[in-house]
Amino acid sequence: MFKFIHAADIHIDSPLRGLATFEGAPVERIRSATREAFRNLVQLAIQEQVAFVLIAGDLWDGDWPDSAPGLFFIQQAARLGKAGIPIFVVKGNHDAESKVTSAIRHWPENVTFFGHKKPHTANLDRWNVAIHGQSYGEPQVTQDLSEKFSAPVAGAFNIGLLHTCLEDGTTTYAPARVDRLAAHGYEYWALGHIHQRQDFSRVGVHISFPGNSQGRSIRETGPKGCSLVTVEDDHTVTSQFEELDVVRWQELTIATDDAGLERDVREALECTVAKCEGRLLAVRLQLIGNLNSGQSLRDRLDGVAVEVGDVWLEKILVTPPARDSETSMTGALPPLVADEIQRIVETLQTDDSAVAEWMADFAELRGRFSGELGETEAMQALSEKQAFRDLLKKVGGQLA
Ligand SMILES: [Mn+2]
Repeated sequence: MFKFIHAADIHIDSPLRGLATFEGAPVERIRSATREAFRNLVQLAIQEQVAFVLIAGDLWDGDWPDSAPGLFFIQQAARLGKAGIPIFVVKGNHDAESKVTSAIRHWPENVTFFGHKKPHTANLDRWNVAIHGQSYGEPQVTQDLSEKFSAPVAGAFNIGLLHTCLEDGTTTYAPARVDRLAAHGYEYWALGHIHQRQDFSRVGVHISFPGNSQGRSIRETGPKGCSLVTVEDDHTVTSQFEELDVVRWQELTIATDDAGLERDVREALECTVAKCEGRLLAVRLQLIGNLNSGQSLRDRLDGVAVEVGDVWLEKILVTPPARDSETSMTGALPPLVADEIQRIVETLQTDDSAVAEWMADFAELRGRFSGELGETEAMQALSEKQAFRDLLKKVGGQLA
């Protein structure tokens, strides 16, 4: 039995959007978030005594302003080296050979960067593992690189390290197909590039994206980390998600009103912060209620956020409440919409063929959801012409 870490899209030194400018921001913590997540990865590898670490592309976010991102990696790789853990890296579109210019020529002995001209295979005799991979030479990759990966090494546990969109051939950018990967004969495909954690495993072959290690904007919400993979002697694979992120992005939807605003938001924030175990939380608030959006709302809620602590409100959006009861419908619809509904209601009162069309649609829906909808009054109204017209009259009356 052995364990390994499968990570991807570390994006070392990628900026976290907007966070650094917020009042009271722990600037250092935010600026170094992608590095901290990688430190956590190294810590996890040492703690779990993994056999090796895999990085499936985009270790770096882009070209380096100076050698600092490279030195940081050397420092962390050396920590792994002292623990006897090798690290295998393919470069992706963000850190393609052509993109990262560096004077650094020497890397710690435990580091393997796969070349970009053709696929290579690294054999780890101690674990009977063969790792196949190829880096990006240029950010623009239009072929399925995996097609040229070597045949599996017989008897070994074979891993393919691939930066790809996957997409089953529906994309011309960095494509690959699950079917082909599954048929290639490897036991594990360590994918990278898609920042959302995703699993495409088939019987006998594990195929997955671990997601990125640190969310960088509100489009990357929830826990972020890596896969800690256990391989049994019979090559049975189990994969477990491990959190590595130090700043977490989250969307919160809260139904509230002007009087309860601070209380409701505070409760939701406190609850979410408690689950974040000391991480900084970047929150987009979706408020549902009759509220005036604007600076005063922002000021009121920034006060709450600062008081709760460890929270930054990325954005506050306000949606008026849905009109879900008959009483709340009065007068609230825009005039054009109300007029249109009124017109339909009137047509259906007199036009037999129109009403028949509507009822046929309802009949189809009823058939599809029969078990769930039951025989409520409204359901019966939908199957009887006069009851249906009466119901519509009621709706029309509410709009008038
Ligand atoms: Mn990528």
